Amino acid sequence: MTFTKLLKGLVPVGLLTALPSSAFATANLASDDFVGISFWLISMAMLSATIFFLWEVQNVEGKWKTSLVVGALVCFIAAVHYFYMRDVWVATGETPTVYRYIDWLLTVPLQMIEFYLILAAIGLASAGMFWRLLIGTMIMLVAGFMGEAGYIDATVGFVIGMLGWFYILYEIFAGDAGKQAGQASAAVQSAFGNMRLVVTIGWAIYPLGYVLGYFVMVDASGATTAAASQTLNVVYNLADIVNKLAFCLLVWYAATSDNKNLNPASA
Ligand SMILES: *C/C=C(C)/C=C/C=C(C)/C=C/C1=C(C)CCCC1(C)C
Repeated sequence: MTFTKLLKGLVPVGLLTALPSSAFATANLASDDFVGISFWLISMAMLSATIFFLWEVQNVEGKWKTSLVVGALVCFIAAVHYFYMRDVWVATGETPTVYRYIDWLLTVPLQMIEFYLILAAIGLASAGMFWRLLIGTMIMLVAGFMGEAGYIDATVGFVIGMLGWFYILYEIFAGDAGKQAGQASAAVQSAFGNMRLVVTIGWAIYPLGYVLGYFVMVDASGATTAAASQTLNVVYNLADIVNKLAFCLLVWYAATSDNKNLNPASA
């Protein structure tokens, strides 16, 4: 028993040692570099959240375990990318677009899997729906990346990205999933409601950052300013806190309130 617990504790420690060495070799963070500080804080928060969710897997019922593990993976992938993004920002003062989008390209599909697992717990999940959500995600992210990296016009990238997002919203509110939520346990229903809130309101923070960074805070020639890069990164960082950390906490909360007798903390 003690041995199994010890073994479980070793998993997060193993993950930590797997972090790239660059994670610990950053340029000096200036005390007035608040964007850099926000990168730093979030990298630590994501790392701690990873350990927390992995640890909590043993305290929830079987049907929630995979959701918590997927949540931990989302936080872990984000933590690693935050180390790299922080380095780019601190060393160059530039927006770490490539790392940002590689992170999103991995973590957003994982969140789609998370949504799928929640819907599966209500008995509403279908493979077709999962693929449609995934396609919407890809269109949204690839267009956003091409717009931000300058492969296509920033406005064109934004419009296509918005269409991808609207398609996801349509699927969640009016598609198969939206029609018949309602027969599941209170905990599962609240997880489903939270998932909709996240995709509608939490995700809306990202296009807001894009608009501020590429359309509002530009100089006379239309080029983005230093203030625009700062705003863009702070808004994206805030969005990641809401959509990764807070969202996983909500899943964890639903999972632990679904089995009061198994969770020693609430006994
Ligand atoms: C963990 C990371 C998450 C949940 C990232 C989500 C990203 C978005 C919802 C991005 C949305 C965008 C649009 C809706 C328009 C085009 C620009 C994007 C890619 C920022």
